[in-house]
Amino acid sequence: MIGSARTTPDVYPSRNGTTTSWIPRREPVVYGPTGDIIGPPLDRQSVRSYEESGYVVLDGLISEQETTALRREVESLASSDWVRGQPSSVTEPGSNELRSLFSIHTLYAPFRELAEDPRILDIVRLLLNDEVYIHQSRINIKPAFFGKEFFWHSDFETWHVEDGMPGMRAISCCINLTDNTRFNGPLMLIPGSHKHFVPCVGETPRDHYRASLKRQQYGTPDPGSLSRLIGMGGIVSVESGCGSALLFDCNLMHASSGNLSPWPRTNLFFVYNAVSNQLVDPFSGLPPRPDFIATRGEPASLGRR
Ligand code: 6CS
Ligand code: FE
Repeated sequence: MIGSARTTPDVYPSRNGTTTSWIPRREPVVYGPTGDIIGPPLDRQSVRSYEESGYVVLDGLISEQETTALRREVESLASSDWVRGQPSSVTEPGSNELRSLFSIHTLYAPFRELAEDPRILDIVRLLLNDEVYIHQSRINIKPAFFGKEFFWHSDFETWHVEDGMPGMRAISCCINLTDNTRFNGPLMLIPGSHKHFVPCVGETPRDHYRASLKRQQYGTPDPGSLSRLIGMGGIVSVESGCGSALLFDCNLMHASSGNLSPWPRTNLFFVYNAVSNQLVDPFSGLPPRPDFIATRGEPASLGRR
């Protein structure tokens, strides 16, 4: 049963005017018993590093054969007028270049199968210590020369305010379907930023996603908070090869610059939410976002326990 925002207290208020005073994180980062060594590719040191920094890179998690097949499917989907015409397809601001394809795990079986692959699922389940379901999946294509930036943001801030995600018990898995180099707009992270909830000023416009998925202007932190976070944790640019995966906490502050190179930066994202953290009514008080952005209703746990 989906709770209502009225019965679920909003412990992370944001976009309520002008306050930007940080709220300490209430939830653990790693819910599972950290003593457990998962075994390759995650060991005790990696789990501890994830807890401290908010992310872990798993080099070469997916084979070249797998990424080649998935990339071909992305190219085929991106060239389909039907797919491009779907509301779940988002173009770049100011051009008709495809920026993102949402709900990708429902469009093509191999993406769904990968989302349930034990190489990812076993790690996510241990870190969250719960059954999980896909809150959101997407391909961010960031096309050559024209792929625009994603400004600094916490995904959790948006998922809390606009989707009604109660607490910080979700993990994003970003899988590189192309190399992510210094030239094509790799993800940039602020290590340790996941420990602080940074309220954003302003409001949430109705149907905000129509603009925010192209260029986010609400739900972005103030420069003072960003400077403080970066002063504490620095900036890490995740330059990693095709087939590598980045697991990052839902509240980790991240961004990426535009792509001015001739090489696309195509990344596949699966967002795993704990079934115990299923969505309630959006804390914005606005109607929920469409299902292709945020899975609502009784979560169907992935894979087998
Ligand atoms: O609104 C969202 O859910 C999306 N926005 C960003 C900038 N990152 C997460 C997610 O894809
Ligand atoms: Fe994001």
